[in-house]
Amino acid sequence: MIGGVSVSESVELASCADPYPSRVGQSSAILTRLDPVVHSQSFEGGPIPRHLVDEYEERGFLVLENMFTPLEVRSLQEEVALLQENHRHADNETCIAEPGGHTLRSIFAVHKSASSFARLACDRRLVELAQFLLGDEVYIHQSRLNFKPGFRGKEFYWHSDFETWHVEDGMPRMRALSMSITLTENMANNGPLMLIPGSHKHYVACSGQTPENHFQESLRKQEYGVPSDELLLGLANEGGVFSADAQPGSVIVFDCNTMHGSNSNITPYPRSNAFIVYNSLQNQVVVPYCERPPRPEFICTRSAIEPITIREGGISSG
Ligand code: 6CS
Ligand code: FE
Repeated sequence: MIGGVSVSESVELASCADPYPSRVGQSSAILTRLDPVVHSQSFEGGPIPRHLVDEYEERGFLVLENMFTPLEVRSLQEEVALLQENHRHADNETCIAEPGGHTLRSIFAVHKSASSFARLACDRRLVELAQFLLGDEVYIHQSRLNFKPGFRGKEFYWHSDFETWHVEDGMPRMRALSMSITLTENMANNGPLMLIPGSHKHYVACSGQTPENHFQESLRKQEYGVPSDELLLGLANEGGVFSADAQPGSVIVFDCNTMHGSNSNITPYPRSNAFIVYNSLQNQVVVPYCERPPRPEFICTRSAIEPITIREGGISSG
């Protein structure tokens, strides 16, 4: 039972053609996860020790500290400053503003527009881990920078990324993960990523239906594709709420179906993180499961999907 709803009650829903139906007019419900969390069969010679693999499988995420050096973080931060400057006046579709304002909230597809983020996305430290956990060659489904400036940075409400990627992008199965690279200190009080341990084991089907051009609203403030209060309470009662406090240069790796979100930031200290989403080459997106046209390429890679080739040389080199 999660939040008073039994898992078996909802199995019926999952037996139709779409294994993960959501926003199809039903009320919020818990369905069974049908996919593994760790897709590799063998743990020999993996990029992380076995106990961390087990932790990822059990909790749905890992916090890896000191993955990037202060020098590497500095070159990423410099590129962030350039991007912010270049995008300030530009009418660029990859820039997402905060709700009700013009403050920059996110910049999407940074692995295409900024050379150090292109190098970051192909870095061995990230790619080998993604390939290992997903048990396949990988490609970039999405990349973005999320800014949460001091004083007025806004929250990201609770959601499972997979729910959105499945419904709106047509990602068939749970064989993707995010890596959040911390570019500033993420402290308990400046709106760090919060995750619900164990939540990735349940698929929360959401109520409502996907509005037209939903991304124009959802990337600023998500209102569809969010679980009911009751189910969130059930998940949190079961797993707790973990706040991923970390120094710059850390990586938070989380399964595509881990329930997560973050609070607003009223401290004077900005919080910014880069996100790179890796998807298995065998899990390429198909037609979206909602009856809406696909979202734009800068949010979801659909054309010319190529497996990533690891690039040596670190982040800073040109
Ligand atoms: O719609 C999306 O794809 C995204 N939205 C959120 C809130 N998280 C993941 C992803 O960037
Ligand atoms: Fe998310």
